[in-house]
Amino acid sequence: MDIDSILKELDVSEIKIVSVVGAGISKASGMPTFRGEDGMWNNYRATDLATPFAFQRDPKIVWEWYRARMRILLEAKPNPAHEALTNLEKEGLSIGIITQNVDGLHEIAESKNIIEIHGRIRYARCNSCDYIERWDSEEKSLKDRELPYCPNCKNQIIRPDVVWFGEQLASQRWNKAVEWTLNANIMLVIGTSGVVAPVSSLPDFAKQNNTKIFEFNIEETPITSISDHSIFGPCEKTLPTFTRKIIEFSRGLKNG
Ligand code: BJW
Repeated sequence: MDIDSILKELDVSEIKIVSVVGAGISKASGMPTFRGEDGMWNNYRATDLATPFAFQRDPKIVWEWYRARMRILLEAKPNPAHEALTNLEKEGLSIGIITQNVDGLHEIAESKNIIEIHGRIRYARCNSCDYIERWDSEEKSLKDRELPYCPNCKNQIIRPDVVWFGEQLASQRWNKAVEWTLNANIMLVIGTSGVVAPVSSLPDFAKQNNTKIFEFNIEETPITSISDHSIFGPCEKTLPTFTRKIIEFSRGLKNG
């Protein structure tokens, strides 16, 4: 079915979209994904890098991995998929973006309502005091050999401000993500493998709430079976077409 026919079938008087986003959206910006072809977990074990235990055991290795990613990020720019979500928001159709990505590219694309549910790679914080700093500059991210001790309490090595496996998501962010999900009538699930909890449960909540789910991915995922429509292909191509059409459709609704 083409997008125009899908939209004609939508029985809504107002469009309220929530987007759940994963690493696939930033692939065209040069950021590697975690799983799948070329995924980082093909070369590294998640348990060696993205857990509090891994950081306690070998902070140097963990920091090296984050520095390598930061070097890529410093060159990265938002792509047409990020921009498509910003256009939805400018048109008043978006409740917000719930992103699992830590790269900050939605903000650079000038989206405003964003929940960075797995944190922000561009910041580092101390686990024992409230110190937090940005480290996304050439000067800070290229200092390879030094482990960054907290300049405030000096007790601890500061860590990237991200959520690792086995850590709780910030409850405020999670509660807001659930609220946005329950207030939406359309959910876009974009470039995520849909395997990491608890974000993987948001499409289930949407389904139980009779929200229409549109998935954008290059391959099937566990979300595919509960999606109303899966649009397969690179989202930097498929999402701008979809958002253009839904913006036209919504203007039609408003003009009766
Ligand atoms: C395209 C495309 C294109 C490509 N266009 N598409 C056993 C022990 C301990 C914990 C657990 C356990 N069992 C379950 C858990 C809970 C755990 C979990 O879910 N684990 C599963 C993996 C099994 N979750 C947690 O621990 C979470 N906390 C929690 O649940 O607290 C309560 C609790 C604690 C302890 C025990 C039990 C409960 C925290 C999760 C934190 C995840 N952190 C990471 C790292 C963030 C920091 C960093 O970036 O360094 O977040 S892991 C990584 O996965 C990252 C991502 O945000 C997340 C999701 O990945 P995402 O975005 O879906 O990317 P990919 O790579 O998986 O998929 C990319 C997709 O794009 C693919 O589908 C491609 O096809 C597609 N694609 N190009 C469109 N151009």
